[in-house]
Amino acid sequence: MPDQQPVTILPIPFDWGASRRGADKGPDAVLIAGLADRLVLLGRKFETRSTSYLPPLAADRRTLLRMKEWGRVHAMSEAVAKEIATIVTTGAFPLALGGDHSISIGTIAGLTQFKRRLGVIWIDAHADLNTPETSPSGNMHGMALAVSLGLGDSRFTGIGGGRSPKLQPERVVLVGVRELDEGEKIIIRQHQITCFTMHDIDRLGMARVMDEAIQIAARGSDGVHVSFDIDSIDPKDAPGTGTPVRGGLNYREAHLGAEMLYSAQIVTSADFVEVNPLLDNSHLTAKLAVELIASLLGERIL
Ligand code: Z70
Ligand code: MN
Ligand code: MN
Ligand code: MN
Repeated sequence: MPDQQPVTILPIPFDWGASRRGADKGPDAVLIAGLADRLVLLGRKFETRSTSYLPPLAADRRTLLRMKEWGRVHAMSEAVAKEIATIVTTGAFPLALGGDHSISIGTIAGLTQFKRRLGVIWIDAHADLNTPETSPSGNMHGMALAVSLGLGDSRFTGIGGGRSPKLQPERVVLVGVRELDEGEKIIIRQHQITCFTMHDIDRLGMARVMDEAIQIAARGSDGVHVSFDIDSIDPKDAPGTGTPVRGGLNYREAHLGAEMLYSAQIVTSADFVEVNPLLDNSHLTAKLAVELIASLLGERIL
């Protein structure tokens, strides 16, 4: 993104895609941790949208096998897709603050109304590649990337207007993965999705992994979306998240990733998700999210 491009922050206070409550407080936590001041210091023009684009999300008793709270996830996703599409038409850089990772069903559906060849770098301890059939939990945040690849229930794969799949697997890259369900492993192999696990990062180093991730996501693309799940980072540095998994990215690896994404000048939008301040009295996790967003938008040590 060019330094002059304004940023539009879209808060998405939604946590019904996860089993633990509290990720809906993520946007407030990140804003209170100083995101606006940090962007001012960077000299970046920005605005923060209100949350009035979200419809009332009443409890929906209709049940569908293995898609928990699907009515709420569906209503949120349609509203987010519409709002993101509006932001894109203003020429601003959409920065979505989750919320659990199911919000990316909506962000990607909105972005791909304009970008037919969007690359995605999905930084996460998980792959979020479950379908209702493979999901052991039924939690829809574990299905967000699958939905965007056209896998799963048609009510979700068709969000934001008919076209599905929204993404092509050859431009999707996972980084930081260390916990996969059996069905997700099969989907990764079947669709030949590039997956840099923590094992790869240990062996190759974060710099080489990010160089390759950037190349693969950007090749032939008309934009690259970064979907950053804060649980990609080690729980020592990011304790405030619903499903912490040991052995994650350390503080510097996460920053290096964000800094390299800025330097590559390929990123056209981003999500920061799964910050749950109810699980982090120190607010370390929200502060870390602010620092990573600043790095992604060009902040440098020197
Ligand atoms: C598991 C599932 C998940 C995030 C947990 C976990 C998915 N694979 N995603 N936390 N962000 O339930 O599908
Ligand atoms: Mn809640
Ligand atoms: Mn995730
Ligand atoms: Mn995750």
